[in-house]
Amino acid sequence: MMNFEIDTGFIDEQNRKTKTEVAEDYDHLAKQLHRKNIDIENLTTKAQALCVAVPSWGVGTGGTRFARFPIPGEPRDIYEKLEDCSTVFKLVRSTPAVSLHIPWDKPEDPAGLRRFARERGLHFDAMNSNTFQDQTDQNLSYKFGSLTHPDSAVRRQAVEHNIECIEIGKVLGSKALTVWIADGGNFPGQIHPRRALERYLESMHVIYKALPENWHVFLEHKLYEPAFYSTVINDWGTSYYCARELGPKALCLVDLGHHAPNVNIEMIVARLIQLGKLAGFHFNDSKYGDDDLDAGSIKPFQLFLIFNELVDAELCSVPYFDPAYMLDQSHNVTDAIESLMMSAVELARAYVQAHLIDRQALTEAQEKCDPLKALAILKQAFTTDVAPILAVARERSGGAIDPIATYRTSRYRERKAEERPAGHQVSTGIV
Ligand code: RM4
Ligand code: MN
Ligand code: MN
Repeated sequence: MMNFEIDTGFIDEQNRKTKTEVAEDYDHLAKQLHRKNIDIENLTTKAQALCVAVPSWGVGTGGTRFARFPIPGEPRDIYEKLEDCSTVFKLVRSTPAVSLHIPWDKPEDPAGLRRFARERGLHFDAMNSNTFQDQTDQNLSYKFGSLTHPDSAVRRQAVEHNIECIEIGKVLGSKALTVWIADGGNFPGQIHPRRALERYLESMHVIYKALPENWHVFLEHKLYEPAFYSTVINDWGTSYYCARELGPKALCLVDLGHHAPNVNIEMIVARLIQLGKLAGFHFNDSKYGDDDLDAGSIKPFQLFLIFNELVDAELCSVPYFDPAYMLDQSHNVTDAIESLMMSAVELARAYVQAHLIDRQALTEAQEKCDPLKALAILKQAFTTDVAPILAVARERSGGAIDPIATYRTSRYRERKAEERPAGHQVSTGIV
């Protein structure tokens, strides 16, 4: 029996309901932008080219440390996760890449998995290692650290795990390894900060040496959690120092939830671009900590300001600027597929809006020391409703004008609930 899929005929049929209205809105916006010398077609092409990876762990329901509330029809294995990623891709078209977490999604047959993905137009983005949990078949515990553990045998085990991730990634066609470690201390005095960082570098050097020629390693910093007093790779400065020590294949990854509240993340982005070390992003949003909420749900202006830096670098053709975009979210109260689609759309929105900024006028305002004008230029772009561009971009790429409505009308989730009766508990989120 074939598993249910949303077919392109169905998407077209749904698109027909609003096609005319969208075309009218698009034409109207085209005229408005034309007055400002902006070519809407150019923006639509840009929106069509934006590519964001979906995390394999994002298609299941996440959880907090208190509870997880699974919904019917959740994927039970990596193949079903890819089916859901493929559904997100079909409807929004900007998410052809999937990022795997090992060992959560360790494939028994990586070559077979690659074929399965390719048949759905998907490919594999960065591999994510996991040395923040103990696995049942594991000899030594990561309770007190992994790559920086005082015991060299634990460090070796963690290094080997990362090398295994590279090996699997090679077969899958991935080109990067993302390393996030939970190492740190819950109490003052628990770890020796300098010694821990030395050990990190020592371990990372070994991993770095195992990278194939055309690969990168992304270093992901995080201020706190699960270690509540200190972490070894706590901020972008530490990350940058380590990336420099390791060499050109090492870059710094920015997860939007991994900073202290009110930190100016767009400044960090600008710095890393200037220093040639920006790996890319784990997009999500937060109110307090690493909340892993949907991108653009809490601070859309911050997202826009980040894309302002990215688009500026793109337009200036900054050398080696090629950031990898990924969503790293935990969907606790929403349908994961809907959240991922909405988040992908939010990224495209911020990206297109950032392209609307009158950069010449902005430079002028900056040079003439006119802060009010500079802000007004940014606000002008940020408050422009670019929804028709996003809808047309999706439609032209074969996706849905309204991805959420199309998804709901298809009854995909209900169909999956029938196809995927909940059996054993699977780890689809962090809990
Ligand atoms: C961490 C970090 C990593 C992610 C894990 C699950 O906070 O964001 O990127 O792999 O969570
Ligand atoms: Mn992350
Ligand atoms: Mn995180």
